[in-house]
Amino acid sequence: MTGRNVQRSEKETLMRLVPALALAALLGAGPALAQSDHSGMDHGAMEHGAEGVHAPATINSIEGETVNLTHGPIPEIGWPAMTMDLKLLEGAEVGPVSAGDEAVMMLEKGPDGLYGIRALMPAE
Ligand SMILES: [Cu+2]
Repeated sequence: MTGRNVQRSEKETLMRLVPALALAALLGAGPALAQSDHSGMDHGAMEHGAEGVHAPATINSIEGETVNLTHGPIPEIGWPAMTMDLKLLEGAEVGPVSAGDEAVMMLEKGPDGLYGIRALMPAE
């Protein structure tokens, strides 16, 4: 008896969820398209080299697209020295670097307007 009630309520929840998910997918499609337009524009800006900022950093960890690193002051963009997470931008160029390495990073604003890593190379 109890088992049946649970099953029925799960089915009802699912039926309510399906239209909500479909709507979410529809709503999500607009911003996703707009975002890919922006990344195309950013790519154009990158090729002209206008926005890249280079800075040395010590890599603490790399997990997926997230790099935790410690950098000194970066006056070009008004950043003080800090330890922080930075995202690898789509198509980022990453050299042979791993946790504990000294590196040089090139930062650029991503589609979200936040700085991310365009390139990460071992320090020379
Ligand atoms: Cu920082």
